[in-house]
Amino acid sequence: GQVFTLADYKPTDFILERIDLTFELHPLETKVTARSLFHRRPGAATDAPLILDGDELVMTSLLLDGIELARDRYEETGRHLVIDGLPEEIAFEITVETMLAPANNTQLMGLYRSNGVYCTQCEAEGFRRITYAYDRPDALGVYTVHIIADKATCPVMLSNGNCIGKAGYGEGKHFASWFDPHPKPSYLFALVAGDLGVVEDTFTTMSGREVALKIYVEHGKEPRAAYAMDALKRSMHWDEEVFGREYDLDIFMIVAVSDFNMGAMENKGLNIFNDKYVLADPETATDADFANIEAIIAHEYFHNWTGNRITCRDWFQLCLKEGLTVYRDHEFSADQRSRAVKRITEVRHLKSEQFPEDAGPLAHPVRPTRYKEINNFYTSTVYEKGSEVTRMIATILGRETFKQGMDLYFERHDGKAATIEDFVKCFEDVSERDLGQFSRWYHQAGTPLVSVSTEYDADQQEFSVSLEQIVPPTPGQARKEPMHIPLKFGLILPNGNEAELDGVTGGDVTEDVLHLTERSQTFTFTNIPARPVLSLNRGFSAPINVDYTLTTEDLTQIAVHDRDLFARWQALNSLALPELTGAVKALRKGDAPTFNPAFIAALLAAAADEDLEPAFRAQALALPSESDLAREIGANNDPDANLVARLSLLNAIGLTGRKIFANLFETMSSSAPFKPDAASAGKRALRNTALTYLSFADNDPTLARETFDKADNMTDLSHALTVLAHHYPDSAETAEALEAFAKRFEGNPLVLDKWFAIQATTPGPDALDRVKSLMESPRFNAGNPNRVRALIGTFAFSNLSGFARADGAGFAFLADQVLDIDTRNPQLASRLLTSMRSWRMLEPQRAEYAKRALAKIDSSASLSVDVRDIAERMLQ
Ligand code: DPP
Ligand code: ZN
Repeated sequence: GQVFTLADYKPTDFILERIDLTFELHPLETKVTARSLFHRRPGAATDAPLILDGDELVMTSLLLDGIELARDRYEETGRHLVIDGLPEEIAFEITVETMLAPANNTQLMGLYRSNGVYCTQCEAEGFRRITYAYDRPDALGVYTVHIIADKATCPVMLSNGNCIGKAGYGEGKHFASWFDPHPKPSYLFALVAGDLGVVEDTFTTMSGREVALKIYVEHGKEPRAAYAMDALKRSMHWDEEVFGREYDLDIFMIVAVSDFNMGAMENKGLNIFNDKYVLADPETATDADFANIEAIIAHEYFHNWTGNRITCRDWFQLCLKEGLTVYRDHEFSADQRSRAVKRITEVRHLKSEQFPEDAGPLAHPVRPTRYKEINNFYTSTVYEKGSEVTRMIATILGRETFKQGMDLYFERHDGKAATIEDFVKCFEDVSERDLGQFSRWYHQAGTPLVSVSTEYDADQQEFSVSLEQIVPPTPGQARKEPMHIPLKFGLILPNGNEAELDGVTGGDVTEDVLHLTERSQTFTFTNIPARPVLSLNRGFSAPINVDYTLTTEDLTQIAVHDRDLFARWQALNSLALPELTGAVKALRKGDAPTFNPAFIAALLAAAADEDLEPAFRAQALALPSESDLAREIGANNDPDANLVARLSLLNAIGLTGRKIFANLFETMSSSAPFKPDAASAGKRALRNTALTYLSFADNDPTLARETFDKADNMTDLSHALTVLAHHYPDSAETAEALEAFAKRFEGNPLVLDKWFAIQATTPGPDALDRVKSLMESPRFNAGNPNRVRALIGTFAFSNLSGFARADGAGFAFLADQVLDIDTRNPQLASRLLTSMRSWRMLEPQRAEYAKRALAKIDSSASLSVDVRDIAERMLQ
């Protein structure tokens, strides 16, 4: 397949000024007329043809300045429209007419139908499925859009910008015109038409302008959009307060659709959302759903400045908008919720998604330099690691200088398409610091490993910290240069106080940040009165692995005394991992696992510590996941042993802490009406964690079943159902509860997705048959991405023992699903396939089965570019 490289970037030969689009909507025969005004770029070759992008287009007419173009003046190559002999200096207008069948568009890219609603998805390269165009982010144009549709089926007709006219059109039709004054790239174009309900509100911006806010949902679902509206207003306010960014149109719209490949899309003035990230009420949404909705509403809104006003020059720069915008939504959520708890959930997510990606065959730099299919680069590396890199800039520069750099970025690049180099330069200019070495974070893939050893010299009262960094080899990058790694740290004295830092030699330390810049470096701190414990990488200031063997006593010292709550959680986590790896070793030798009582005591102390907020205690009690454990083990993994090790530890903790958990289960319950705020959610999380441990301790489904019957909100209900389904899969209580849940939420597919996901994650080899039989259920719909992800995706990504079962049947199943889904929706198929990214870390027999499944896919003759790219990289 074709490879696109950053080095080949070249500006277009022509400049797009404006584009006028008319859509005559019809499920099978939509006529699109695109009139674009171009002029030749000064300096471009005078004989250069105009080359526009297209994908599966049926062109029915082509005009130059209103006159039909002779057949020998243009060529359709399959992927391009090439027009010759265009004027050298004067502007000219190209009119392209295409015919689309949105009802048959199962890829969900371009113009398609979702539950009878016309909608679009153009990022990254969907616009070229609508008309021939410069479908690249550096071609900014001013858009006017006219929509003509049936009044009856499409009372609502929306596009970007402001509505400039609406009227009847005869024959039961009407039209609407929209004008967006802000030049934008084609990927931010959007159109929606259908019969939708709306929730309305207003927001007054910091300069006193009133903005109309509208959220469109299916009729009857309006009440479930209230939380999203609230989150939107808080996001708008926060971006003014924290980044000084004001909204720039008179109207901001969000539309929720049920068939969507991504989470949501930041089209200018008209965000389109997967309804999963809009609709919520206590009866149907969990606390995690509320938090996700808040984060994604914010994320898409924040794109208005970081993505839309300042966009990417090319798709290699995707992290310019995504990494930065994730950082902004993380900061927003941290301000709305508990910062420490938010950071813990971010790091858990980073480690379970991005770290495995960075350690496997799909590893790539935050700013890649080549791709075959850009859709395969909407990854946790570009998003989450990209966010961490932005966070490190803030850590290195300090809050104030970082803000100055952001202001300069907004000022310097507003209205333009920019690069990562442009972004970094803003921070170099305000700080007068060379960020050259730091920029390797954008270019070198792989999670750095920092090995630590310390020494205390009591006579000299000196404490030295020796650090060594290794960036592991990744595909296409065998050797790495040393990185600039900013490590927040503290030295905790035996009395629990923090040592005052006096002097340091051996490297750069600014306030509480130690800057590791060499391959190996020793920092020596003077005037340290007693042997301290080093608390390193506080707040997870750098996205790295740390190899530092601390004693149980030292880790406990951090777990109890660190003033950084994140570091306390990290210490408990570091205590848990050797317990788990030790148990795996024992189990694989045929021995029963044993656990260190000191660890269990430290964990239970945190659980019972009423000075700590409940949400934090719940996080402390959540053991490292099976995927964390697999990563820690590294090679030759046996998912069955990993599962049993983890269950054994849960069991041991449950038995030892039974009293504490029974007490928490009582005291954390609330009779007050449901509120989705972080503090209330924290109590529910702690109570539900206690329920899990109690059900382990008692080995009895009764309490879970009672909780299920009494639950007055989806968080408690789905958690109780999870405990039943995962730990008592064959009990009558579980069967009844599953049936009751499904009956109650019949007709609410988003809730039934939870029902699918819970069953798909039941541990052990039986899960596969369960998944297969659920696929036969009338509640399942193989054409809807949310259903596919809930059942097949959850199984493949989150059920390690079930998916990677010993006989390879899980992998074979996934291969068949990927091949089938690929015929309809390549993006969905290739994303599903990435669930196998860690296959090389499995024990040899399972790895062999995984390889066979991948080879089967790879040998198929009719793959999409998307799936072919992933399969090839995975086998390399
Ligand atoms: N809609 C996706 C996001 O916001 C891609 N831009 O991340
Ligand atoms: Zn985004």
